[in-house]
Amino acid sequence: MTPTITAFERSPDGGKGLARDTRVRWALEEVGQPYEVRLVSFQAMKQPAHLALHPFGQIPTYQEGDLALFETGSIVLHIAQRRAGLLPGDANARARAISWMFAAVNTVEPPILELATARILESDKPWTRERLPLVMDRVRDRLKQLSARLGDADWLDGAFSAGDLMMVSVLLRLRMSGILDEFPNLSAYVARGEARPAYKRAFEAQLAVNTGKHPVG
Ligand SMILES: N[C@@H](CCC(=O)N[C@@H](CS)C(=O)NCC(=O)O)C(=O)O
Repeated sequence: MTPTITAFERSPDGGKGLARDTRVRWALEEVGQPYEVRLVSFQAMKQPAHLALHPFGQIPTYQEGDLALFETGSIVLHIAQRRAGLLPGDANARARAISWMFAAVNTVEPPILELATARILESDKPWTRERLPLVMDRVRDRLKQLSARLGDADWLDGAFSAGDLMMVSVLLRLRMSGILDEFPNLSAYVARGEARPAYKRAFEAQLAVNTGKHPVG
């Protein structure tokens, strides 16, 4: 059965690939699973029909037969468990790859989101000037630790896995801030992720939506 995911009708980032459907598209592309996309407006995301799929009124969602999922970590894990290509066969290596998935969304993404909030949503607040350096230092602390662990390896734990897919997706949000450039091995890591053919297909597909080239169905 072909899964259907949801994505923004118009992404606030205009197609830079930062909306979270990109990571799900990427996972589907990595495992060679065709998929369909249902585009939703901000208004529709808050209506009962969408809230039945996603309790927080967000994208992406994932539907496959009777199964409806939300949260990118769980969607990508589901895809990785169903088809080969994103999780190692060895049980311990598999468990470690899943740890990296959780680390991406639970440990690395939160300070990055805090930075985006401070920069975009709270930029007009009088305390933002004082707070911003603290938030940036919190991001730097995490990046320092991640950079030390990655060292000069290509990927976090052996071959490319769903852990890398999630971590690269999260780090991509920092590109505009310039902080990533302070950690050359992390910049190179993100670039390696973006160079993967599956990522490129995912990126192009979301861009097509945001440049009006996606057939709206
Ligand atoms: N933790 C969730 C976050 C989902 C999320 O924040 N989605 C954003 C798009 S990237 C969204 O729908 N924002 C609109 C809103 O919250 O109203 C996940 O990883 O799936």
